[in-house]
Amino acid sequence: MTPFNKTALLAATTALLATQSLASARAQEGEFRECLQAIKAEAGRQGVSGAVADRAFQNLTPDQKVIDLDSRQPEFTLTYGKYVGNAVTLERIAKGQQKLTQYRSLLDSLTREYGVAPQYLVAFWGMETNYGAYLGDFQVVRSVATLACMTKRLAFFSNETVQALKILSTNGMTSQQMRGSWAGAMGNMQFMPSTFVKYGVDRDGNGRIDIWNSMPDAFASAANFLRGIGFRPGLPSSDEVFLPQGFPLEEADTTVEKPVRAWASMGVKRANGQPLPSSDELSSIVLPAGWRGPAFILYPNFKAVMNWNRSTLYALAVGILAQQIAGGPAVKQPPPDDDQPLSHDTVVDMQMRLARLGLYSDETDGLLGPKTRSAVRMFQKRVGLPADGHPTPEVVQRLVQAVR
Ligand SMILES: [Ca+2]
Repeated sequence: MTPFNKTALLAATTALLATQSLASARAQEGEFRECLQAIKAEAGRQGVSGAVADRAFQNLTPDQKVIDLDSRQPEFTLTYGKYVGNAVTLERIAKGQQKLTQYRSLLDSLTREYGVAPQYLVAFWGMETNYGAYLGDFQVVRSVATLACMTKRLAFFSNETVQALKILSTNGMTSQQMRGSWAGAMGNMQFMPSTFVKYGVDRDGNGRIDIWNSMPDAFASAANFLRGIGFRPGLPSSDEVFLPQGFPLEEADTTVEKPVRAWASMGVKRANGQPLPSSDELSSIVLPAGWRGPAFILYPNFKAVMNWNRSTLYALAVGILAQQIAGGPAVKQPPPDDDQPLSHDTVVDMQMRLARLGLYSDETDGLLGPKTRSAVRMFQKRVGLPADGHPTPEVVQRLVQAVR
């Protein structure tokens, strides 16, 4: 028998592993090339020449950094206090006021044309890139192609890749110049390629849409986009309100819509002491930090802001920032200081306990969405707590006691 030769065995194993990982890298590369070919074919059907696609895809490799960033799961659910505190700082308000003055005449003419108030255009700019401070330095074609071919969102991101190729072919740019966030959002307003293609505007008239370096182009594109997703002149997106004693907390929910006038007749007032606008527009009341925190009325433009970014906290922050950039008051009611961010695991645990009580039947996904909040509300009612749907540490504790 051959004596056991540890060194030879190790060398053989290492060689085998190297061959395997090389083979799997080659298979992966082959799949990536195939995926790019399919995208090129689709771009061709939409009028992009093969030469443009070939140039953009030449030597293109998946970006591992993008894959890693995409697989990150947020560990905690942000609270209203933390989110808005980070987004609407005194510095960001002051800088927004300065930008409002600096770009006043451009913004006013865009307001006349598109119906979007200047402070909103500035507020989105502040929220998206801190007024152009962080535009992102990823190559957008590489990012969206990686997300299309290497993650589970093929349909969404292969369309974004096709749109990115369209921009290269019509807008006189190289893919080196087309920079953005790891997820493909570009320029001062962080437009996805599809948004750029659909809503981009060459406002300064130099023949190219440049949302990276031209503020007329960036602002006009944002105004055009906002109008396209439903922003209308008139009421703002939201206002802070004071609720009267005995206000039915279960009506503070985005699913409950009433004419502004109906809330006014229930005794709801604006937090600055003024009455609500006399309007028949449909609106909702929300309590983003629970009944002890501030209350907001959401007007129809709130939905337009949500069409820009599907996050209630983002949309509230845009409204709060816009109002203060325009010289309006700060939010009066502070959030309760014991409001805690809930971990993903805590929310999963809550959802399982709520399901055991027969109050929740959706996925246990660890996300604090409307269905989970509504289940929390039913639980609060059952145990005699204020039914605001907001899971405070006390609510979580009561739930643990109720379901052992
Ligand atoms: Ca231009």
